[in-house]
Amino acid sequence: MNVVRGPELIAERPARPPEPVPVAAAPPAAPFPAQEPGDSGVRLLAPDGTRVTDPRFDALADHDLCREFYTSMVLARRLDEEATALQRQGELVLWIPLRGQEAAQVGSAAAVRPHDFVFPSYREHAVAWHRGVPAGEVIRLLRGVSHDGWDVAKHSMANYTIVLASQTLHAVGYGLGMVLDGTVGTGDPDRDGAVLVYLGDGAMSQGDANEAFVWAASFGAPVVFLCQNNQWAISTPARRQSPVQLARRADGFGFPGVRVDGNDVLAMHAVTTWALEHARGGGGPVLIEANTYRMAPHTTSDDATRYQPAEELVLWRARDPIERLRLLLAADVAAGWFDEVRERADDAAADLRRECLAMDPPAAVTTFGNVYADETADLRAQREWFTTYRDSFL
Ligand SMILES: Cc1ncc(C[n+]2csc(CCOP(=O)(O)OP(=O)(O)O)c2C)c(N)n1
Repeated sequence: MNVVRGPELIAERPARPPEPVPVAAAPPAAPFPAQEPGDSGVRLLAPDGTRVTDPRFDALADHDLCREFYTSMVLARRLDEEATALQRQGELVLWIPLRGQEAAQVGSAAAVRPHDFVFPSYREHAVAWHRGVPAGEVIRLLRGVSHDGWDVAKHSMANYTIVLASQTLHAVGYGLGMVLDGTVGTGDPDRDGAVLVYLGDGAMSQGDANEAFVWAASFGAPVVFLCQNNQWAISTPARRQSPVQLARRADGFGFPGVRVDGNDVLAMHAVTTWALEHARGGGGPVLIEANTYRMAPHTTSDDATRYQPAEELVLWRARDPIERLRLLLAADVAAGWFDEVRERADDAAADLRRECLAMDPPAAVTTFGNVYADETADLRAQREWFTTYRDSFL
């Protein structure tokens, strides 16, 4: 019979004095006004389109920027609808809808500066489009014709990551690289940068995310963690994964955490602008919780009606991020302007459809060339087996 003798074995181990680890001192956390528990987060634009004030943040967007936000959000929603239809027609393998999260994505993306770098999860199409990634490049992966998407260096935005929260570790590593390069906290706006990384409420429970928080806090990494709390991790509600507001988790790691009305593009823009400036200036990490809602299935493979209560959808439709900005703008723009935006979005959707249908799959054998820089003997054998098998059908 096996006898478990854990404690004795541990006691037998010779005691070793801890070795000092050389670490860069983390900068002190900037004082940040606390939030009341239970609040809906920083809000600057109410669901009925009226401006409201917040003691902590002012809206930064002028009229022109508001129009740009509106255009970007309408475009994102329209392209999202088109991509969903393309998937239903068998033209995409899968689609990951963003409906409802347009303000969280456009508002935050608009705060990014040229020296910053963005790590998305897999639903951040509006971030990519707002940053100028061509619409078609966002769907290549989901048509199955490419292993990635867009040119990462050109757009300063990593490709999608399906392994939940792994991008938070990539982001912290990238941020620490920026510190080593001396491009953080110099005070030179033409030099300083920071990292913006997106994750979901479910991903907040992953070990990777929590390890990333520890590393970012310990080494003062210039990283803004942007959690889009869309209330659901597939069918698991956010309230089951966290008895406290997700933003409050930052307290335990020792950096500021801010809850924002994620359907308010003005608030998302103002808070993310502050957070990125804080990080660029050497202030260390920030966690933003964008309180929003996914008004669509998790992916096109999911039936959200099995778990999202209908009355919850009704509630969140009344907080629609696009409608509230439309109501704000309606007082100042000509009535025809909204139609023009809609027509431009329809044209972009038609272009996306054309481009998608013209994307031919690469020859299957090219997959083998994407594994290693130099082909190994094993891989060569697999490629030759595959080629023989494929040719047996000719
Ligand atoms: C490490 C890991 N575990 C499980 C999954 C399967 N999975 C894909 S999406 C998802 C839910 C994620 O929810 P959330 O983080 O809230 O993001 P959302 O999809 O709502 O944007 C799960 C469990 C995965 N992709 N990676």
